[in-house]
Amino acid sequence: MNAESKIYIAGHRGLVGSAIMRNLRTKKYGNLVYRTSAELDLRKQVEVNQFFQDEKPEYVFMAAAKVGGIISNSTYPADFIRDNLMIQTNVIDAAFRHGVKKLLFMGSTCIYPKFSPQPMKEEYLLTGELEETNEHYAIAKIAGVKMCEAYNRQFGTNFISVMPTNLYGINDNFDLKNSHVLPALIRKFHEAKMNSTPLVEVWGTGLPKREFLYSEDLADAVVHLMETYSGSDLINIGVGKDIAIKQLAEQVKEIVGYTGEIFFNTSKPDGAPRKLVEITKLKELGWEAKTPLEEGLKLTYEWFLQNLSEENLKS
Ligand code: GFB
Repeated sequence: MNAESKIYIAGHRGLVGSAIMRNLRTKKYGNLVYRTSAELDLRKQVEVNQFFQDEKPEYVFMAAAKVGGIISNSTYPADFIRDNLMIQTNVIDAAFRHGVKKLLFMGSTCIYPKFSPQPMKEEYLLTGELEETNEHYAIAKIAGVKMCEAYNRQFGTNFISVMPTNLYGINDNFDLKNSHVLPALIRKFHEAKMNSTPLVEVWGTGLPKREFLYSEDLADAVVHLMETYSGSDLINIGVGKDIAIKQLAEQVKEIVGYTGEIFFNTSKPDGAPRKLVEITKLKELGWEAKTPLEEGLKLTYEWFLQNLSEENLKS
């Protein structure tokens, strides 16, 4: 990629896509194209092909996806498998048909088996059963990875797949029903502090462990990989350490300044016990995360305070 290359960021308003845009701009890439979902519905094949024909992007960051937390995934499995299969199939196929030089597909670490040895190496893909709370999302993502691999093999494309660990940061979804754990906890502790509520509910046992990568670090990693890596082998993107949900809740509680109690609602699912990714390949490719969790949490809480008023929080 060079400063003039035409780069399409699919999903530019989301947590991942907006961070990629900021990172590309910082690195002086000036020819960026993007569309809102109202302007271009990526589930519609004809519209997607028309867009590629009109714009002729040379590079594509595939950061558009239907995503959500554990309850959202298990409540709407049809939406997750359908929307993701449609969106990624349309974009990957259009990228091939319209001669895109390179495409980066975003997978997710939930594609690895539920009881994978930890940390999870890229080669563990398809070696065991998936976690049931996000099986349909994971199967769509596995299809995307396999589609990139198949197009590379059959058509000689240069489509790469990366597997980011759990993400958080700027432009995250703070809707309590659909969000992931970290934005949910920020919002719950913040609102409990403002309303002097004595108890905050945290789902599950608090025992599962998760690895958290800050949005701006993720964007830096994917731009680095777009610039330096080609091949069909998956690349994990993580920080190399994880934290139990109980400890995370205590850390968020402290940063927000909430002084009440935490209640673990064990009627809610825990999901996968652990999902720590092996990051040796990423390190060998010259990239490591820079933002410690505590700093990322503070930055995200600041962003939340500055950008999200009571009115524009959805539920
Ligand atoms: O972030 P999360 O929804 O996703 O949940 P997963 C992580 C852990 O936090 C689970 C617990 O054990 C939840 O029960 N948790 C505690 C909470 N309190 C809350 C809360 O208020 N909200 C939420 N959301 N969780 C998702 C997958 O799995 O991870 C997706 O469903 C995707 O497919 C994504 O892979 C990265 O890490 O369990």
